[in-house]
Amino acid sequence: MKLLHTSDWHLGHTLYNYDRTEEQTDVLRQIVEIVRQQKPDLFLLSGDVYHTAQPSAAVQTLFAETMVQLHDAHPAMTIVVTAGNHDSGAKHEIFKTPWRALKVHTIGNLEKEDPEQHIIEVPDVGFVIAIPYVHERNLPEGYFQRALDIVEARNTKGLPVVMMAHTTVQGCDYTGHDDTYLDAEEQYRVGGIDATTLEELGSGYDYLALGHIHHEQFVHTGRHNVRYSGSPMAVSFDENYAHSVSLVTIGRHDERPQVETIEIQNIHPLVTLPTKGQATWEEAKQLLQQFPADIPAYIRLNIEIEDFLPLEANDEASALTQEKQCRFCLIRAQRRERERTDAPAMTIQEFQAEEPIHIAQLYAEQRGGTFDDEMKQLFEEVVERIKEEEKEVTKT
Ligand SMILES: [Mn+2]
Repeated sequence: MKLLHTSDWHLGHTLYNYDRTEEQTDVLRQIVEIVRQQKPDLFLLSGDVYHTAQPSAAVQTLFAETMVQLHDAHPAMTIVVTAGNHDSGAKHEIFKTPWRALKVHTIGNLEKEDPEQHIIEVPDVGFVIAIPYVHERNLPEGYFQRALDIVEARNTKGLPVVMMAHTTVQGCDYTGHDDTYLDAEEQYRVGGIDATTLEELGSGYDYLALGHIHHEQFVHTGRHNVRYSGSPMAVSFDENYAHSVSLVTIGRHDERPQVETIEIQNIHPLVTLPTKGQATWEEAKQLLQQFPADIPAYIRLNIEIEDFLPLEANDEASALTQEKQCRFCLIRAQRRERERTDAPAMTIQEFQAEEPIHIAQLYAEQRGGTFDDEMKQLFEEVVERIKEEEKEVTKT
């Protein structure tokens, strides 16, 4: 069995309001070309087809045309597309029946009572268990294993078994996901979805084709058969690593898969300046000035500031790129860490007894900011206005 594994296309994603259709179309063109050359038996897209549950008509057309191109590139190939947490599971299945004419299987919702519905048997090639993203409260216990057991019983010829899922597997590498946080149980969550353990995903598959995490990687099992293909292009500036699709070959059931990555190029690279560390605002402006005029990159600036960024910084940065092909996106500013004066801690009672202006002064001192007469006056004006508004509220 030879399969191409990809996920997290995020079609329709815009980067700081810049439309990405051109680069997304080019990425899909590269993937179709890979299929034409490699002729895999299976094409697996493990969720997050679209960036939003309400993709535009143009974006849906891009997806539909790509499916047809993939089919034409290798008509014998079976295509399986599951929905991710960004997709609408119900919409994903609207054209389920007509798509079958092109050997495209679209799976958006979990059939809780009937795992059989998620099993796709490709005669003489193998089995695919295609599970879309599902919230843990809707996932019956032991569901993956039930599906795997059904396949095990049917797989009398010992053909390869592949499973698809869209989830965070505990212990994976979240690099590039700025939406990662530790929840109350100290478990990492990415994009607000729960982390699954490998055990919950059952056993008996030869390859687990995962989606959701954008950084390509094997999840450690010692067998090199649990894998995130990663997204074929960066969705955020922090995904500053190579993007690819995975080509997987499996001899027969219970054999270890061979995996090869094929890199995908982005015609509009996401560039952070400086490439390492931070620059001052003056240095950053110079870097922008020096940036080649003919590279259609997206630019993020990493700046270290003393107090505040000049108000006009964004306009200035935009102006500096006006004559160039690159697009300025944002400034990420970080205040320089100063030696902190170790102010004694205040009790709540002391804090409540303080005048607001004194608290603000203390705060400015500790952060190394300035709190001059002009700031004092502005602050007092704000406090006055809030007091007046509070009076208004109690009146009505
Ligand atoms: Mn995703």
